[in-house]
Amino acid sequence: MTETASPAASPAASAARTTVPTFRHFIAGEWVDGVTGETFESVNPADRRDVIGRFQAGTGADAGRAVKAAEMAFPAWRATPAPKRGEVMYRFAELMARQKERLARAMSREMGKVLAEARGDVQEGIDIAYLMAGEGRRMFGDTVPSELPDKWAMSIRQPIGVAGIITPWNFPIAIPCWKMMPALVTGNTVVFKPASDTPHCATLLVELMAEAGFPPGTVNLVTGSGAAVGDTIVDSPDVPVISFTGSSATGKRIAERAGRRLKRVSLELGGKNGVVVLRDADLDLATDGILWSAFGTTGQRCTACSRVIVERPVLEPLLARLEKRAKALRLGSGLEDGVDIGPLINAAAVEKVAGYVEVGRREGELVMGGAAATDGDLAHGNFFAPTIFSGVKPMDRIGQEEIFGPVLSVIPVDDLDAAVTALNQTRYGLSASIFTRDVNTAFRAMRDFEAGIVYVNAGTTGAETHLPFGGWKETGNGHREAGHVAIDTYTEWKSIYVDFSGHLQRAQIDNQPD
Ligand code: UN1
Repeated sequence: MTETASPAASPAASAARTTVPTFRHFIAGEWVDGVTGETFESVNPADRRDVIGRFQAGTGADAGRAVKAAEMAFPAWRATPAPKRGEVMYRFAELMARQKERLARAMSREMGKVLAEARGDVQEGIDIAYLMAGEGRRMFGDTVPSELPDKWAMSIRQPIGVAGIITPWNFPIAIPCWKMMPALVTGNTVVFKPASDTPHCATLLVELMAEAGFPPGTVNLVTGSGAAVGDTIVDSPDVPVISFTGSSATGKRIAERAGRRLKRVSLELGGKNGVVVLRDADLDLATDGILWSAFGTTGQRCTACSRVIVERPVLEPLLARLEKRAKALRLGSGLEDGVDIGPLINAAAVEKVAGYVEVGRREGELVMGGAAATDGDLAHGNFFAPTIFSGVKPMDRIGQEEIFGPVLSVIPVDDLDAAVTALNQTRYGLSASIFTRDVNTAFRAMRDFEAGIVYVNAGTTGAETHLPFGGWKETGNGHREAGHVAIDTYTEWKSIYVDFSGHLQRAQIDNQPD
């Protein structure tokens, strides 16, 4: 299927195949124009001359239509047996698996990550779809003995209603799937607002969901800005649950607004993930892990490593290895063979990273990188050289603030205690790792690191979809995505007591001697 033959593309664009296609919202099972007809462009971050498509600049009215459609679809979807909902999800997972390469290429073009990583992103979507499809036959509650005779006690999960799904651009297939699959399998319907940098990936995903057979109105896509579309969803009295991944600043704002209506809100926010390297570590392995988690996805993962906390005796040999290997990394379009690092998402990201490099120059020592990469064709994209600072102190700004780019701060410490303290000296707590050969030390880190995900002898990225994903402290608000616990966000508990004794039995009273 060519992109212009996409069902989401408006017919005019399909007819004129040479023009940039225009894509539409998906509301109540139909691809529709926005109320205003205004559009915005999505461009390739590796080559800004390459315009991928025009997308509806959605308004509050569009979001309102989508919420209405999701509300209308809710009773029938809620009444559909959960295993049947799971069957639709299995079909969707199969379609994604068949279209993996096409989705991955579209992702590299729109978001910039290298093709191997884009395939991994799609695979994470497939994995969660299969996991959650199976949840249609589980959704475990408890059945427990009652404290009274001839009485039954059990708890069941029920869907909440319309789920507002607001997603980032860095995992444009995986993260929407992490959120939409548990929402849908448990019987909720969805209004999906993707990041404005990756609306094409979202559109392709929703096309496959429609093809898989999610009934009209169960999944609705509205593209557009956070201010117009996102806020309408967050403020709507008819959207009782919101799931958001993005910056801590936006997450706090969403939580405040949604809090006014006591909504369920699941937040997946910033990180300042650290790798601890102890003097007994395998330094080559540590170098591999650090490079992959610091510079993979151009540092644009919530789980990216942006701090290396290293015991002084191995500081120099580790730094030498990191520098040598980072200098060999090749920048370019993620679609090209042999490229290690793609672009940053947009020009604003380049500016933000450059700003932090200026801060870093005052706080630490610049070991390498430190500037936008503009040689040859790179000038058309948003490239930034892998950057390493050494001599950073734990409380320096570059050691504390989320940069979301290829900037690594190396923080020397004297011993394990200082390493654990430095690792935890952050307001975030998503992922953390330790390189050591000592099993006692490893267990101490597993116990004492304040993070939702801990790795031993691996970098900070690479979470699998069947364990809970999420962070402590300001990384989130206590909810988890992925794993079977992901359905907690999208379900209400109902405890049910059935008394078949034929007479009134009073709990806590009739079962005790006077
Ligand atoms: C994210 O960056 O928001 O563990 C998600 C990882 C990936 C998911 C990252 N599996 O790095």
